[in-house]
Amino acid sequence: VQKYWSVVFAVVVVLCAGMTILAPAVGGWWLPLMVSSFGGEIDFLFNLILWIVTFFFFLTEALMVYAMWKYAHVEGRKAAYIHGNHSLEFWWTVVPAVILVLIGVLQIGTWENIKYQTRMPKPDGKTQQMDVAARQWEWRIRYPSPEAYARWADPANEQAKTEAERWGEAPHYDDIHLVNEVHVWAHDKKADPNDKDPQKVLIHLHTRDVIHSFFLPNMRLKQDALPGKVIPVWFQAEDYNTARNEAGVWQDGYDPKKGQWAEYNEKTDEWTHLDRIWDLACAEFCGSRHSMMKGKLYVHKNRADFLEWLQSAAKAQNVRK
Ligand SMILES: [Cu+2]
Repeated sequence: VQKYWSVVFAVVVVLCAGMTILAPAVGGWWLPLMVSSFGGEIDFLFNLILWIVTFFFFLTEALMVYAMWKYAHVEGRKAAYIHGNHSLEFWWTVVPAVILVLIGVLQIGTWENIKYQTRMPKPDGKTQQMDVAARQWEWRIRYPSPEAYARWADPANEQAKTEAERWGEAPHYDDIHLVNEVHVWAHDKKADPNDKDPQKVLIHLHTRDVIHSFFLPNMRLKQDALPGKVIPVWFQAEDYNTARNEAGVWQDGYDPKKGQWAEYNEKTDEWTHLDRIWDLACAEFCGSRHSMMKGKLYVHKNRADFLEWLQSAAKAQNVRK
């Protein structure tokens, strides 16, 4: 009867193993589709840590089940008194320490690439800038006007260069304001395979009240917004062709129908020429309506497409009644 418990736990371990094998194959059970330039590095670290944890989970569970079976209570058997085992304690301290240091070293390059301010795209005319202000419970987003984009596109215009560099510091009368809608354009690898310095997005992130966290799951980007600080955040959206694996199959059982082009619909007033639509979420509990603090990330296929959308947004904003 006592051995029954070891069997119960063994069944749990076997079920866990089954889920481990099954989950990556089932759509929606695994990581969301990855469409950013640095997302692969994040996924590598995620998978590395996951495999290490998985290995030691099954190792310790197997030892536990074995011990429960072998040392189940037997009437009349006396329990052995064990004081400790120094070499065992030494190894279960050294092995995790080595793994921890290894993970620490392996993530340095990724951290530098994503979080170092010196590695971030400069707020020049080429980088796409926006200002994201988190508040309870929405995302307020400020874009440069189409006119500003036009001025910044001219590399000879020194004044425009300074203007672009300082754009994030304060709002301008002609900025475009939107709520819960982040619009960017993708780096089109197919159209320009030799582009050594592809377009990037630079976000000036801040909060108007409490701590929030700007989370774009598909970009593998997460950054806390801290009161009193403007934190720069960057990413580079890939064109959706790179969101497929080498065989041209959509990753992770992704259904292209759901995130595909949104046609303009006059009744619902939805934007045309949209490329991909992804989730934006708040990833830091920030109050009673935290779960409602959702937005969308629209990845346009190129700059021209984005500007066309920006024009229509400017028009919609500046309607005089
Ligand atoms: Cu929030």
